[in-house]
Amino acid sequence: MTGILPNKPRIEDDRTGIDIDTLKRAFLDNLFYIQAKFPKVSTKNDYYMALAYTVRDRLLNRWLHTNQTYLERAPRIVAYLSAEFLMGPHLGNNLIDLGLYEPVKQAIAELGLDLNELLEQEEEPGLGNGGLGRLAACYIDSLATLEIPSVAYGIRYEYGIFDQEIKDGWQVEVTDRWLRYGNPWEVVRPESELMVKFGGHTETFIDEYGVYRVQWVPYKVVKGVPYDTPILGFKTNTANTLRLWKAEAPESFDFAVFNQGDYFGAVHQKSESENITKVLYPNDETYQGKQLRLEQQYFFVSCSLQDMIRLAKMQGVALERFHEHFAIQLNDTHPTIAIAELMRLLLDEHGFDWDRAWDITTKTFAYTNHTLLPEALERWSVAMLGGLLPRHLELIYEINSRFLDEVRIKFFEDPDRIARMSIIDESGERYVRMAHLACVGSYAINGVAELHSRLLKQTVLHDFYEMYPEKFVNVTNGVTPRRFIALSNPRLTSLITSKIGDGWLKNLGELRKLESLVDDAGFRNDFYQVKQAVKQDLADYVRANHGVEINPESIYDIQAKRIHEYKRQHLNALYIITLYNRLKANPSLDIAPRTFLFGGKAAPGYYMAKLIVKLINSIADVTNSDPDVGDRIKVVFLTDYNVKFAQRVYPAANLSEQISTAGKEASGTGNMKFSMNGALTIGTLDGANVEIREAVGAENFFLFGMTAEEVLAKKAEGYNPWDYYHGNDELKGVLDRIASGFFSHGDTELFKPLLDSLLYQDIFMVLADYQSYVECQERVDGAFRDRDNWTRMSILNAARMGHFSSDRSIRDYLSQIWKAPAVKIDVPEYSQSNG
Ligand code: H53
Repeated sequence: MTGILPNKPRIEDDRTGIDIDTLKRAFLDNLFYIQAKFPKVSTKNDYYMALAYTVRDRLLNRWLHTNQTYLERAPRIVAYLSAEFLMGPHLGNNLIDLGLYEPVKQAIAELGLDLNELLEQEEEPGLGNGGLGRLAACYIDSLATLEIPSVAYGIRYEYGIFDQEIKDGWQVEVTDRWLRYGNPWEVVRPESELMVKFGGHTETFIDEYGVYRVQWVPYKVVKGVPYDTPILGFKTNTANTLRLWKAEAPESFDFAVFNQGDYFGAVHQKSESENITKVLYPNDETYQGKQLRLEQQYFFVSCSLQDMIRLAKMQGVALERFHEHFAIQLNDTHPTIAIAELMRLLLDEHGFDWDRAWDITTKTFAYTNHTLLPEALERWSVAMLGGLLPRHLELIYEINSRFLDEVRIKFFEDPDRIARMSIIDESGERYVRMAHLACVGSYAINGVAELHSRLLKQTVLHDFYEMYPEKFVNVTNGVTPRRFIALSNPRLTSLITSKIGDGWLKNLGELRKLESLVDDAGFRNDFYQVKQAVKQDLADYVRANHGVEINPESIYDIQAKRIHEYKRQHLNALYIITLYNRLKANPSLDIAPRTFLFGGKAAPGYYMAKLIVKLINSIADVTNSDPDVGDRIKVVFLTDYNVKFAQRVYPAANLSEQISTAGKEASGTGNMKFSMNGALTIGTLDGANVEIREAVGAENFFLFGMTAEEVLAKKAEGYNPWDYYHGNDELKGVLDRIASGFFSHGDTELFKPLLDSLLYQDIFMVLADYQSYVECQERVDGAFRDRDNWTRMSILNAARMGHFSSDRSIRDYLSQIWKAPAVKIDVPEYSQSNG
């Protein structure tokens, strides 16, 4: 049907041209034809949309050719399965990847508009909670940049992570209506819909060849509709796909019900199906055991696997070779039901026998663990899983029984081990342990930083390590320098590029060339000026949005991440009160002025985290208005921390707070983003902090606190927080000050739960690390006063962060796990305009 039509009408036109005049014309054209507006009556959002479409037009050629190349050449594909993708705004990033930032800025300026204002307009897709979802976003950026054929699969939540407001110091959650004004970056593909079954029961039968088979008779069927977003590589032709699934009812009405006159019932069923992808669960690092969450997980996993099988078929790849064609990465246990689902598809729908199906499955999946926290390890009640996915429960039992036979043979006479390793936890009510299923069904298992990978082998996955030592590898996390340096910090980017060229954006190791400039006073001054200018921008933002005046000469001491007790925002708060008490006792005390900035969301059901938010805001109320404090301490809780806002925050920091209890933060990635932008870290030996410190040099890192081993030892010897309270007057003074109601208008009850938790349990050992933290902060204070030396340390931090590019992480995944070669994409018609 398309044989006579050329793929693309002209080589260069209003949709592809990148000279300033063409860009301007294209923008006005889109404003008229897509937004249906004259400039006079256009809103800022209309301008943003017109620009977004102008940019989208200019990436389609790459995207379509990439898809076409993959279809024709059937290369090995990395499929990244993740329940979360915290992408951040697309427009700026796409401009950088296309090399169009400057021309578009100029074109927009010539039209009398400001690019920054239009960038600000984009509502970000907040389809993730925190580190795990953002890591997925960095990884797909790097996969495309390294020209690796890949597809990312996830869920198109209608409401992403909630927007945070602060009322009377408390967090208030507001639904995130990110799709309200439309999403110019996605393309819906209704023709590629797939069906997903839920509930019901299974039946056995003998097939035409006399083979015993199982058939799943579901209770309901839900339709999955894919929405595709192009994921550009940086200055390459590769544009991979992020395919997010939306749940819909199979028909818009159930006519059987409708004809009986039950209009309401028919519509209700539709909305029930659509509920599956309505909203992201806003918990980071705690699973909730809610049925809808399991439905979400199975829904997107089933769609994705069916999609891969369909693609393999279209490419003429036999299913026997599925594992050669796809490397599927499980981002945490959230998509782990995929192991049972692939077995089901191969056995029940494609007629494979068990051994062949299991062989393919276990050569397909690899599992990334992101946490050691027990409350984050997913387990589903057998009753619930069996009710929702009866066939999968049977398969999991069969997988488990065969696995436990292997365990018995390898470790005979060790019955405890059978109970410990079983995929089914039978110690009380029965549960399916998803991490165990992931370990059994995957050919590789990785942690996300060296320390974390080591602790995994020693603790939570120790038995599995003894069973399958060859499966275990480490891949230290990384972050994309395109978003977190080039886009976030254009001033620093120009400075660096003016000195060492722009190769570093693709090869972050080249930042090392900056090291030789550290002795150049002129360069140090330029670097300092960049930091000051960025700090001024943040001060302007804080004045405009929070009504607080902050001083760009002060230390910007920033802790920005999810609010969680293990991350210890309250340790930071205790230090602020320490300083406050000192200033009250000695109003002429000489300290380096500091601005304490916090950002982060608390899970709506996490009471203690919300109380920590309230405490920080309550401290801010006091310190920011006490004349004894003056300009020496300012505290600001930055509302609604998200990717867009993070991009303002990382570049402005002098000090990055990475103060989790050692052994609790699997890696951290904010730590990397701060340091790349020249912040110094105050941190524990936890997660990737360990490797960051090695990279930047111990002398350029403020270390404090117990090691992971010391934390375990202290716990074992019987930790008593009261010893620290009674043994440290200053600490006592701080806790007493909170208890007295000083920060709560005399209310002595408000913060009692927090104080009680610190004094009676303190599972994250805040009091044990307090003194060490305070002393370390004093070293920070001293160091900051030597401005020139601080700048030196800051430069060395930025210069030595090459290892923490997500490009390096992806190379590690490729060499150790995925083994998928790069594929060059030719975009013939584009080469002229693309230079
Ligand atoms: O994953 C990040 C790590 C970070 C870890 C985080 C994470 C989540 O955001 C959610 C669930 C989970 O199990 C782990 O806390 O340390 O850097 C990416 O690996």
